[in-house]
Amino acid sequence: MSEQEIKVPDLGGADEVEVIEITVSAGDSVEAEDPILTVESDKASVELPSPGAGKITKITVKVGDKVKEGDVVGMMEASADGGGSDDSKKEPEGKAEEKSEAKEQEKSEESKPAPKKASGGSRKETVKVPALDGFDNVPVIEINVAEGDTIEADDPLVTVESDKATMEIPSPYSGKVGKILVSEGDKLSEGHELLEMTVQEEGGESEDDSEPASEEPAKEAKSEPESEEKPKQQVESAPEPQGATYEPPTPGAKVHAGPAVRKLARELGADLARIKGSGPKSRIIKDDVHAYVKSQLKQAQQGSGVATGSGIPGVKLPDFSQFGEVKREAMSRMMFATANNMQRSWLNVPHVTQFEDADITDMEDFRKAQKAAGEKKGVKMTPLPFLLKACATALAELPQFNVSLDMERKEVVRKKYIHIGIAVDTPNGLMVPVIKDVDKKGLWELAAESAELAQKARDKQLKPAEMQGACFTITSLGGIGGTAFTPIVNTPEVAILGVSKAAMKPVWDGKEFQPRLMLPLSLSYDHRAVNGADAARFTTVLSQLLGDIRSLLL
Ligand code: CAO
Repeated sequence: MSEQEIKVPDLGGADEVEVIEITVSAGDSVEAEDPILTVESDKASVELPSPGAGKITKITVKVGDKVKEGDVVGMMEASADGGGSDDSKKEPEGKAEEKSEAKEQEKSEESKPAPKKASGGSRKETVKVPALDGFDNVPVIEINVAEGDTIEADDPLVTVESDKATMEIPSPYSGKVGKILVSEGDKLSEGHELLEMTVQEEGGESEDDSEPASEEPAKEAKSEPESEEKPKQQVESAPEPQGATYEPPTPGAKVHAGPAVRKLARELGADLARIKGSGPKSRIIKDDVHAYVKSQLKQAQQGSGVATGSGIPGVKLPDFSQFGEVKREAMSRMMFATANNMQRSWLNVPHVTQFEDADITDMEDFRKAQKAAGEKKGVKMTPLPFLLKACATALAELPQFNVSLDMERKEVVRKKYIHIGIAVDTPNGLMVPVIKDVDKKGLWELAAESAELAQKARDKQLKPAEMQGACFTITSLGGIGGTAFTPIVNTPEVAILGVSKAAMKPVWDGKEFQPRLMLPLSLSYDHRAVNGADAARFTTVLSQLLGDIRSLLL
């Protein structure tokens, strides 16, 4: 077996074409004429067939590469029984079809019928299928125009598909589409009547030029606004998306779509692999692309109430009233915003939670001893200021927790300040005011500020600036109860400390069990930014600091 090059054959006049799909991989066995890859010019997509039977050893191009005639796209070992042929001699079908498309355009120019005069500088024409270079009975898979559309010469009228190539039949004229004479599925051959058009006379001094309000207005006057309206019409007629109607891409799945649809999808940034085709043989048509984009926009605007745009199927609600009496009420804006933030964080951040118990027996003794001083100052000293101070120290010691990830720019944003958010439970929902520069403040100051911000949160008095800029969050449920929980990181922060209720526990001191007040800590972190060892270090530092609060002074 000898290795031979797989080359791009004659492309029928097209200079450079883009590789849009690679259908085989190294190691695949192929038969002669099996498609190797699909290339696309601005008018047609063509499958490049294998020059013979054999085994693919290498593909040397990737999707998006531009290739031209003679370029090597891969290597293959021809099988002994009449393997690869000389591709320079052979004319692959793809070539014929690409050629046919190019010629078809030439011919359509040549074969423009003599104008039939109509009143006011326009004429009626019946557009026919140009020569398809030997192809006939090619089925229509998409009609790209609608009656009344104003189009330019070369705009695609219909898309036809043979078993090897998809071709668009371009309009030979600029003008207005009249009656469409074919339907999807019709098989077309040269000379078949496609549609009627009202063609504007070039430079004709028609009545229409001076009277744009008449039925056939001047080309310049009408074509612009109409061409703007065209996509809008398509969007409006697109089927209404029903929740999460789009599938995640299936690796290796083949996308069936014509060049115009591929171009549209590229322009709109839509991933064709995610779109379900509603055309014949599940082919993706323009309406499917519009409907997909519309559904994605809708989900984004609604804050992804049903699905997230990441291909996660939505939750279908049953009719609860069948199980008993129910009452529906609107979510508050805050509840809706919180729900979205939680979902966004939970879906975007790979969460891990690290647990630790801190011995706060001595800390609590000290805290309680401050009661009289607190009353004098009018400030209540709770465990929270100690937690704030300990977290600020741990953040300074382990600065990998004081970052945000900018995945788009592939950068880590390191913060030189230490601002900590505190989750506050209010009758209206969860709010997270932020205490700035925690590392520079004393315990009393932190106690006063956290109490003031918590009260403002409950009174709905927080200003936006008082809820922004946190590097880290503490969510304390200690006053309520619980032994441990897994808080959700308040992204773009990379960690959050959950605090549960302190409880007396027997702790082994090496000789005997001692009753100690243990505070359960739950540190959830973004595992993209922080590794497990650092998380264990962080909770260990916290536990040491809270176990001996004198070290907070160091
Ligand atoms: N273990 C045992 N007792 C605790 C404790 C703990 N971990 N934390 C606080 N306490 C005690 C306090 O000492 C106080 O007791 P005394 O009145 O006897 O002194 C009592 O519980 C109430 O404290 P507090 O809640 O008023 O004050 P705080 O500073 O500890 O907390 C705040 C302030 C704003 C964090 C809290 O009021 C709050 O809203 N917590 C809920 C946060 C929340 O909802 N998180 C969930 C977010 S995710 O859904």
